Amino acid sequence: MKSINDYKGGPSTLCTGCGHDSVTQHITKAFFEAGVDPSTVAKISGIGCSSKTTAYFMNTAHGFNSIHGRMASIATGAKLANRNLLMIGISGDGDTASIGLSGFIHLIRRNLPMIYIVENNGVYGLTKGQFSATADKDVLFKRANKQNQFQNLDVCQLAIDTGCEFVARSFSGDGKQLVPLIKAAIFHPGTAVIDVVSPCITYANHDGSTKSYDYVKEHNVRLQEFGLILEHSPITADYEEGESIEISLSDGARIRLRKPLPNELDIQSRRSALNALADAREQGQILTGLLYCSPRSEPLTEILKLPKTPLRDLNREQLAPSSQAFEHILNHFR
Ligand SMILES: Cc1ncc(C[n+]2csc(CCOP(=O)(O)OP(=O)(O)O)c2C)c(N)n1
Ligand SMILES: [Mg+2]
Repeated sequence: MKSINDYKGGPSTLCTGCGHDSVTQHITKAFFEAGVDPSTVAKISGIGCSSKTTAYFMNTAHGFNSIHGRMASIATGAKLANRNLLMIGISGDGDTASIGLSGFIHLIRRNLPMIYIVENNGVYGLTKGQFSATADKDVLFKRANKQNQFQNLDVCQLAIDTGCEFVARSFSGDGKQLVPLIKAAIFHPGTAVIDVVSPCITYANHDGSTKSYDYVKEHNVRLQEFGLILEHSPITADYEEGESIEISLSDGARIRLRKPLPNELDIQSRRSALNALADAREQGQILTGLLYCSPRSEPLTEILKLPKTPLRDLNREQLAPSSQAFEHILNHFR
């Protein structure tokens, strides 16, 4: 029987109070509560303070801290080589929305089975606080007394538009919301994107920043309360019929949602999610919760009809066609 200590990693070297460290704690708790065996997990990241955090949880899992903006390619290769790995990627807003944008979009298009967490602080924290592509226009970089001149990208909007079938936003300071979201993402068969606003205490936690602790607390609109129900877990009395909806994930797991504001968002409609994001943006609000989830999702491993045995376990004869089979294939083109 494992304890939560089996899900911990090395000590953090990030600044005290960094939002990323809270996300690490929520990931640790979610994987423990979901009963995932850490030895089946692969933690992938790029470069950045956020990308360093894979070292701070599940130290018995596999891990690959890759290069800046290239997490998506490494993750795709690893999953295709060993489809039995449960992939979790931790990236930053720079790593994903600036240098890594093309990889992010193509990973989603292909529906790579993976939990993709963006620890979004609006800055390049590791290289001393330059604005990233998710920094809101006109926000202040206090140290240089400069405002951001450029429009920002919204990670969730991009993910929904690109066809992602599980898209959520949360806040590093809200474990009550983030832990069940991560647990639900574990059971989603395809790419599950969670954009987590994670304030950078050193470069983006001042008045005038839209990714500060105070701003998020004041402007956070939580979309719904929800929990994950595993196949055999009892249904709690918290949720009353008529007030809730259920969505099935793989392995018999279900997400149960209770909407405090009826009809505000239909999480099975992309259009509804995009409208809600646009409205929130106009009002300077940050919508958190599950934004979009499709009950059907065909992951890359199924699209490619990969054999159930991981490719890395097949021998040369099984992987390479015989000269006879090769000739047969060539004949199709003659
Ligand atoms: C190819 C390349 N370009 C630039 C850098 C320098 N660099 C390292 S981390 C980083 C930005 C990290 O920002 P983000 O992904 O938002 O992570 P954070 O540190 O904010 O968590 C940059 C520009 C690099 N390591 N490699
Ligand atoms: Mg960042």
